[in-house]
Amino acid sequence: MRVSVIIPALNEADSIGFTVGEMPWSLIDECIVVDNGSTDATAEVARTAGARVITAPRGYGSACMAGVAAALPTSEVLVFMDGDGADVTAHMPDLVGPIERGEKDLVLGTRLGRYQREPGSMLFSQVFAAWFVGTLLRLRFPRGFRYTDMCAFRAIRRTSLDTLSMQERTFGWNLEMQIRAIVTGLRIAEVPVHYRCRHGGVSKVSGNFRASLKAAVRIVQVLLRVSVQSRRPVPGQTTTSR
Ligand SMILES: Nc1nc2c(ncn2[C@@H]2O[C@H](COP(=O)(O)OP(=O)(O)OP(=O)(O)O)[C@@H](O)[C@H]2O)c(=O)[nH]1
Ligand SMILES: [Mg+2]
Repeated sequence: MRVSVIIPALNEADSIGFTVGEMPWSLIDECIVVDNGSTDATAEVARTAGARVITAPRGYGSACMAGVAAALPTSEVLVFMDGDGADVTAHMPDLVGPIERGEKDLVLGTRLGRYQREPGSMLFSQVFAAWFVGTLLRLRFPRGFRYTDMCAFRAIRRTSLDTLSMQERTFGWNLEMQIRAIVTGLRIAEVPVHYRCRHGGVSKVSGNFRASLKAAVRIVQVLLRVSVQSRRPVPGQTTTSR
């Protein structure tokens, strides 16, 4: 199957070269870096490292959507990951494999699985948010998939993503995908992944109090909006994480 990797990046000139440099080119067909308004050399560094660079309106979700729209029409699997070098591309086969084998539609990394995270790579607030959101989703969708994390590193079957009618333009994009995947009855799995501190540059979310607060508010809004709007999940969807 053809695979497109999509990386939203905002001012990641210090990390994007490392991230694109780690791409497993034998497994993927293209790497798209979506630059939305960087004021540094993100686009140039990404292009030099071998990525196709596109631009998009501001916002994490907008960047992801633009990446989807720009992906090769023949790509059947889309992989999303951050541009700060925190995600470990060696796990890409673990994410893509279950989709290629026709077993799953959405495979997410979980940083809270069996691997040790690099110390300092996740703040306590992020670990708590993952647990809290997972618990709320379990209460709302008792028969739905039990998420342990909201990791951005994930792979999805393109035709499945098309059925989700994603709307979020902000950092709520990841969670919206997770909720809609339950409601739509996608076959979901989580696989444990390593997670590192960002390679370089400045945090846009977790390391910035205002941005963290904004992201938290957005996550709660998405939780309320998408899960209240949504019908019950398809019965029998009880996939467990591995
Ligand atoms: N396109 C786009 N990308 C963004 C935007 N904000 C953040 N990003 C990217 O989204 C990814 C996640 O942002 P990070 O700053 O790493 O957030 P974080 O993982 O909570 O923080 P760290 O702990 O520093 O890694 C990175 O690749 C950013 O460059 C945005 O508005 N637009
Ligand atoms: Mg990060």
